[in-house]
Amino acid sequence: MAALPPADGDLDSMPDDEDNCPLNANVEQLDYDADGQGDACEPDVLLAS
Ligand SMILES: [Ca+2]
Ligand SMILES: [Ca+2]
Repeated sequence: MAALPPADGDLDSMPDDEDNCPLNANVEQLDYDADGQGDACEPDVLLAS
């Protein structure tokens, strides 16, 4: 069987396995507070300053 391509639920070209925000397209994988959850799906990081 051929290996399936890595799942990429949000089509941002980052495989879900490596995507720090698998449900939001965030090609740059920005993670302001470096907790492993991408800024794109961590709205509170945008509120903190
Ligand atoms: Ca993503
Ligand atoms: Ca984060």
